[in-house]
Amino acid sequence: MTVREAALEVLRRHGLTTIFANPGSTEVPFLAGLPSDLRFVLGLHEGTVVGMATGWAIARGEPSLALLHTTAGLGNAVGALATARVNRAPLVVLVGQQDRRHLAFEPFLAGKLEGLAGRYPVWSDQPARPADVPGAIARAWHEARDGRGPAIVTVPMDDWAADAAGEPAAPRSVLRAGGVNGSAVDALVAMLESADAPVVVVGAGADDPAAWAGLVRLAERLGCPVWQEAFGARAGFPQDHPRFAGHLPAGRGALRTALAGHDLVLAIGAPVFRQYEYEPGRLVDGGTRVAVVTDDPDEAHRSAADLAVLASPAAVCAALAERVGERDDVLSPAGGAPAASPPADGEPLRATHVLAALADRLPRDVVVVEETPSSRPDLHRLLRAREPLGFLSAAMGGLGFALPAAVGVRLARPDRPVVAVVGDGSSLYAIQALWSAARYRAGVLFVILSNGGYAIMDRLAGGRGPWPSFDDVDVAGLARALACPAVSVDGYDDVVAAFDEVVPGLATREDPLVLDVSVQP
Ligand SMILES: Cc1ncc(C[n+]2csc(CCOP(=O)(O)OP(=O)(O)O)c2C)c(N)n1
Ligand SMILES: [Mg+2]
Repeated sequence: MTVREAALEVLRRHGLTTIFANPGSTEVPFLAGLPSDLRFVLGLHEGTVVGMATGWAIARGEPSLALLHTTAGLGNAVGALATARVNRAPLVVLVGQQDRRHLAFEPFLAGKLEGLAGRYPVWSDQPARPADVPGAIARAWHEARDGRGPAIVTVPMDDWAADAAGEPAAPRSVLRAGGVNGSAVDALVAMLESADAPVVVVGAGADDPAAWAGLVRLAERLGCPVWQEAFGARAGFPQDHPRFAGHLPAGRGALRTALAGHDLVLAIGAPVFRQYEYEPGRLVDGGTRVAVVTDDPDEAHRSAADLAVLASPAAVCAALAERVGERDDVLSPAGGAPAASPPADGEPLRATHVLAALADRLPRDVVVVEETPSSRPDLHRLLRAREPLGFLSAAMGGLGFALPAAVGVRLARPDRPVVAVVGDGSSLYAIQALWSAARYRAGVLFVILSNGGYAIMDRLAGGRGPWPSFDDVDVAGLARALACPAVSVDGYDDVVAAFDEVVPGLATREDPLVLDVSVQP
């Protein structure tokens, strides 16, 4: 058996039968004559390849497979790999390399690949012998899954034809113990019972159906507000639930104010605390104790907490909901979503009007992929996640995620309607993803909020930044040039008409659609 045949068996065994790729000559020995049970998905840039693989992995909760071309391919993908790591998306990444037999001569396309992706991969390897490649791919699958990030295997192009003799250095399967240790639950129960006014903070690490169910039961028993972490990548609690208090502020002063009056903060699937702009002062008031529950060791280890419990948030919430006594409401949370309003007479169309019109029409199970920097707070206020996987964003803030990730999500979960809400500037970092969306029939609705520039940057610089606006860029035209259907929309009535036409069919839509909406910053 060749290394290639053995590797294909590993891919099949682990469900890695969709290959997101941008190939080059060093990958041809692997790809030429690919068996028909493996599906090849071309991205026209490696940021798009990895972004699609990331959306796919998040939507399925299983590792996905990306194939990249030596230094140029891996280099182009580094930002997207970093996003995958911070988004905790498990990825197996195969990187092609020149032929081992003359690597020492540094031939054309020889890659100095080691360390190129920095500290972002959870694991990386160039197998010592060709025969170790299948085992390395199997190990990468386990490393990606348990480490929740990209695991990289570099494969010299002559390895695929080599003999695969010997056993792989990886188990066929790894079973992870579920459940939660009793003493950890005891410690949390003791903290909760000695608190007068607890509050729950949820984060991206609590975005799964079991965690949501446990958190709802827990919040109802505690009668306390539930806040979503600031700048989180995913929603950790149903945002239409009466206990939902909103998104925490990203600076220390407002954070202290939001949490004032609580003597215990219980953070579930969130670090303590996710911040954006630096502000001096404490994170919480002096007497407030803090506990964090997460299955991410990094998140636990960098949290300013009195107690960190490393365990599945879902298992801990279920156990806590059984154990804690029922309380009366401690504090009332912030209340429901504000009603939508069209622009007043003569008022220009703004992002809020578009988002409100969308909010009125989107189905409960929609996946909203966000990348709209200047209107993100409005999006949070208006488009509330009502089902797990209802909200997705780039955890680290690197632009170029939303377009390809939305494609990956839709390909992985054709049962879920997918809407990407994207700034015009953001759309240009991975615009090629629109071609893949059209080619592979990912029926995503892309709502581009075209304000002609980097509005958030203009705001931060007090309007004095040296960057020009780019209202001469035609995003809908670019989309059409990439074979993706696109319409330019001006004015509130046209926006509403477009949503009324498109949104009801989102669940079954196969063609993507770009709505390029002109808005005032
Ligand atoms: C890859 C990358 N490059 C640059 C930035 C810095 N950045 C953050 S927001 C932003 C502007 C985004 O513009 P747009 O998508 O049009 O949103 P708007 O601010 O206009 O709402 C830029 C350039 C980034 N986050 N990621
Ligand atoms: Mg813009």
